[in-house]
Amino acid sequence: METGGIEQDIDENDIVVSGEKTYAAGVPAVLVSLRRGVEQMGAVRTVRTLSALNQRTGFDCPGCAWPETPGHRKHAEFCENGAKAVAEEATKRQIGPDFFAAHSVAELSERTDYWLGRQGRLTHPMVLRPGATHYEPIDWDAALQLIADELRALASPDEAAFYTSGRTSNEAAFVYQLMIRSFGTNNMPDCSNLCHESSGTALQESIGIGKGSVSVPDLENADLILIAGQNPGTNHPRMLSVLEKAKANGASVIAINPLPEAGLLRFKDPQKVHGVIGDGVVIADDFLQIRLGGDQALFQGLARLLLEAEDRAPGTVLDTAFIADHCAGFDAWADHVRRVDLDTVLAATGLTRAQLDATAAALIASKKTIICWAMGLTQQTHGVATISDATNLLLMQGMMGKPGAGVCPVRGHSNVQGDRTMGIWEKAPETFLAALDTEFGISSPRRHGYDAVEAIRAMRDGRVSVFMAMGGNFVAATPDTEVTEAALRRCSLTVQVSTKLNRSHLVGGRTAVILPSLGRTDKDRTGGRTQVVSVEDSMSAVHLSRGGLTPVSEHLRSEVAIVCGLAVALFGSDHRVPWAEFAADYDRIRDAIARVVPGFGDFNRRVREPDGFVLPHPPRDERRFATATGKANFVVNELHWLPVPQGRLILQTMRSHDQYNTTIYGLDDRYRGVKGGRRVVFCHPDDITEAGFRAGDRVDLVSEWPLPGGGVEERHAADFRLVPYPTPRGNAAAYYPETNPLVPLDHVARRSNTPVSKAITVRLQRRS
Ligand SMILES: Nc1nc2c(c(=O)[nH]1)N[C@H]1C(S)=C(S)[C@@H](COP(=O)(O)OP(=O)(O)OC[C@H]3O[C@@H](n4cnc5c(=O)[nH]c(N)nc54)[C@H](O)[C@@H]3O)O[C@H]1N2
Ligand SMILES: Nc1nc2c(c(=O)[nH]1)N[C@H]1C(S)=C(S)[C@@H](COP(=O)(O)OP(=O)(O)OC[C@H]3O[C@@H](n4cnc5c(=O)[nH]c(N)nc54)[C@H](O)[C@@H]3O)O[C@H]1N2
Ligand SMILES: [Mo]
Repeated sequence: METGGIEQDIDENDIVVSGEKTYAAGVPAVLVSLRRGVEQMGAVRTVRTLSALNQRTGFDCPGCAWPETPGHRKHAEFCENGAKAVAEEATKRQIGPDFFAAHSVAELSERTDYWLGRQGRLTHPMVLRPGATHYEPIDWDAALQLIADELRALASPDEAAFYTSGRTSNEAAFVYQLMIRSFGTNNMPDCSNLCHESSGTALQESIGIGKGSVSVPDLENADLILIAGQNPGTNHPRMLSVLEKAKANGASVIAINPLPEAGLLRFKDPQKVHGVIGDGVVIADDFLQIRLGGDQALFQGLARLLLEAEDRAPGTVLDTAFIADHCAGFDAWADHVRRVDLDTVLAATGLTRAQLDATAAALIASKKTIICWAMGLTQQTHGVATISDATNLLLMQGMMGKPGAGVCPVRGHSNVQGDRTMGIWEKAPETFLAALDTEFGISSPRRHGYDAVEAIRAMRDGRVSVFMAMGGNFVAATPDTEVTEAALRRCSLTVQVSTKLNRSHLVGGRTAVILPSLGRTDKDRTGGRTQVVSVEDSMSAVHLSRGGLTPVSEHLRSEVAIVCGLAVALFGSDHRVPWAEFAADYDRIRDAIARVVPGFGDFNRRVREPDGFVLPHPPRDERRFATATGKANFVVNELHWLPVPQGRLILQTMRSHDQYNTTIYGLDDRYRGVKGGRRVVFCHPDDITEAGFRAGDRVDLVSEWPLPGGGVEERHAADFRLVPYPTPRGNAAAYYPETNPLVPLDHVARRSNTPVSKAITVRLQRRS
């Protein structure tokens, strides 16, 4: 067994650029998965884990929220990046008290995220006492007591905030929110706030539920699939097999993206012979190289063209029966969209009129259309309006609640959707809170709590002084790194429930605690029996996840055990909620969920069916819309887009092929042709020249943020190599989290409050 982590460092700036790839997956992907696994886990553990991945009796892949095809799980249903996610967690390397005695927090702070993540699994509860230089071990009871004491000492429960990342199981999320509400606050920032909040906000208003309306079979049987603002080749690789099947069934796919992402243009399925030896399948029939933030204009422009086509040939474009029976607000919306200026649409999108017409023609020809999207749409100032307009475009043709059609927000974290269903929501609806109160005899607070950005502001301003995180890496995932770090340092206590070492352990409050938890791959023997948990995927399917590996340390506890243990320390053992029973038998938690959360009736039985079960989705199932009007709403949205200021670039921050959010697996981005480093900025070659630079030059990035009273606030991120890349003029791209110091805390999407990570005004500055 390896202990003590890895000492050697690597030059993380030895960057080689070789030009972007035009296909994704194939043989290199298989080799990379196996190598990564063996390196971290050893051969036996590699075979055992990868063969249990996403199988009916195995564990849910912690990589992404893409679903399994029901009834079709085949052997080796994993992808290169799923394998990396698993290897990252199932590693045999571990770091315990010796490691923390050998490395001060100051020293660890100098290390890169890549280095931190490579050290291994956390094994012991650790505490950093006020003024101390090193973390020291603390036993579980003392750690939980310390946290409970700090929480009880607060003047108000609202002085605490509880973050959730999206890997937390349904069972752990349910008891976590129950503990937080029993304590008395709704301060539940979560990674959804940073991710698909814009989707939830828009869909809730348009169709009455914040979730996608399609299934895998819908995608496979669609006529037309638009994929906007998403890079599935890297972030949802198993989606490519579904798209391939859809294409074999006759679907057209249109990719809408500023970048020609490899998976969208060509895909080699590593699990099929033709993928291994051939050229692969071209996934996208059409590629609309849109400018950053141009999507809302595109959707409105297309809607106008469709209305005009209907005028020319009435009864051929719109689904007038659907609009009449199921929708509200059509006339006002149609009036608005007819006035959209098509020249503005062309300027905003950077597309040609011919491209616009061809896309409109494709929509008109299609009887079954699906729009898929991810962060390229949500993390924009006008993200909610953009998604709302995508939904309007589908509604006008009745593309909702029928096979092969609908909205498909592709979620990120493997259980981010389930966590929300379980009540991890700073503004959970009254129906949920009332059911919770009835079940447990508690009085859940009704005041809305803080979301992620509000939680940072509250810590910055001293309104929150205890911060606890169930997974994730808050300080690296959130915007405005300098402000967020200072906010966390102001806290009296920060608590991280984690599997791996990350930046958030190094930027803590006066006291900082690390609680090491089991992950998805680990066997969970809480209470002396084998426990299973459940998750909900991007398409509302709920199924079991059962880890099979022996945990690397006997000191690890499950997230459920940690929450229930803390609740007992906080409320005593004769509390209304049976915390100890919950921890001893997760079936008890599921029984409670069955009574509180709609759609979970008979949970324990149904989740043990081979494919689990699918939650109800009224628009999908019966064209029923629980909105204020009782109908699907056409929503009028003012048009926004992103003109590029003179001498500036608009920067999007995205994922490389070798990372999972803030976890850096490696320093390569194979599909984009970058090797050996992450501090690169992709720019149009003419923008590089115009700014007076050459390819390969090293620059500092300076973001500019207008202040309300006039003037401009600047933020800096140092030393990025210029990489010429086929991105639209005026649009640049670089990796997150290195670029998070550039994102102003107040730069958020209207209504969803999601940080605008995909549109930051920057200038390139010569390194001094
Ligand atoms: N391997 C791996 N898998 C992951 C993750 C990971 O980090 N690694 N993260 C998980 C999580 S939490 C999430 S949320 C998802 C993220 O999945 P994605 O949303 O695919 O992730 P990003 O890398 O942020 O990519 C955004 C894509 O949108 C495009 N884009 C940016 N701005 C715009 C725009 O204005 N308009 C349009 N049309 N396109 C735009 C970018 O060029 C890029 O292709 O992936 C999940 N899966
Ligand atoms: N600039 C910019 N910023 C962004 C984004 C962007 O595109 N651009 N994307 C945003 C998005 S979409 C998201 S979802 C967030 C992601 O934000 P987070 O979810 O907060 O970040 P992750 O990097 O996924 O968290 C990784 C850490 O989670 C812990 N972990 C992993 N598995 C488990 C587990 O099973 N249990 C527990 N307790 N801990 C575990 C490990 O310690 C690991 O270090 O980042 C957001 N930030
Ligand atoms: Mo995400």
